[in-house]
Amino acid sequence: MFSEVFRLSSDCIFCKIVAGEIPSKEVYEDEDVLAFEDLHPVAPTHVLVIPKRHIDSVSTATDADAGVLGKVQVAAAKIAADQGLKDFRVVTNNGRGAGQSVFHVHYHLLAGRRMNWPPG
Ligand code: DGP
Repeated sequence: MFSEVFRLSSDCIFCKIVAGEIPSKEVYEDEDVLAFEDLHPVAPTHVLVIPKRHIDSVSTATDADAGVLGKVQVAAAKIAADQGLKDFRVVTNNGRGAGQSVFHVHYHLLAGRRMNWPPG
């Protein structure tokens, strides 16, 4: 269902997860946002929170994306609250040099271990 509804991209892994074509362990869903467990967790809690509609990355977001990106961050906070997490990190990688490997914007919700700063 790569429809106009969410402006999904047919060659995007995360759009395929939104479309239900690739399975994921979902932890949260609403009209605009989906969250699921990361396939390669780097912390005891590692959830990816994404807008359902395709946006490549933070740097390609426009004013029209501001609302949905805000919803993604509020959803991350809801998930953390639901899981009883007080301390957590929400981070997004922008561009290959910063560690972005999937070009559908996503926020990593990380918790359950000590978070170092600055991140590596
Ligand atoms: P980043 O490197 O910041 O673009 O993060 C991409 C994350 O996506 C990485 O931690 C691994 C995860 N990932 C990649 N493919 C899949 C997948 O098919 N399913 C799930 N659940 N996670 C994936």
